[in-house]
Amino acid sequence: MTIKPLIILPDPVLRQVSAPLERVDDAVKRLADDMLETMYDAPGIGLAAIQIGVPRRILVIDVAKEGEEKAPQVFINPEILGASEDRSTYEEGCLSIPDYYAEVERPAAITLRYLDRDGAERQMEADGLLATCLQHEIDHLNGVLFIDHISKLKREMVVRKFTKAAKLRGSKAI
Ligand code: GNR
Ligand code: NI
Repeated sequence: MTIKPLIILPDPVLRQVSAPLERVDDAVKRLADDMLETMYDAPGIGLAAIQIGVPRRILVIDVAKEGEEKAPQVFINPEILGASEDRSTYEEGCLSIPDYYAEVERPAAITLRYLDRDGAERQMEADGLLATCLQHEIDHLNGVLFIDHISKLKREMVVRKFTKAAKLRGSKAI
């Protein structure tokens, strides 16, 4: 298992649309394990493959609370089959936009179809933080970031700040 470097805003890689996985083989299982290790190291509660530069439709999540046992979950080729009318608002963050947080409103509950780490087809209903995190990660698979759900003014401020920081990093050649 390997901790991979995270892709950070405004890297255009984050805007790529990820492609479905054709089969769940050992290479996919290794990718899932690397993603989990990278997520736990960060630390974060979710990670999409594009955040480590792999444009494939796979994401990992662990929404277990501090002090609870680890509960890693792998979702391959996830599809949202339905979303509730009622919404919930969470303060979201993203490992690709470090130290920036904003409130985002999304459907409170979703129905999801996906393949698990063993390649078995599954269906589940999610609500609460898991539903929010799944929608945040599935957005990543489509090149969408949580800042796309906030005001244009706030988004432009964040993008400008991260663009300046990236230029500084580049000129210092680190
Ligand atoms: O670690 C993360 N926390 C989080 C909090 C609220 C809503 C979504 C998230 S996902 C984020 C990790 C991440 O960037 N996943 O793509
Ligand atoms: Ni994210």
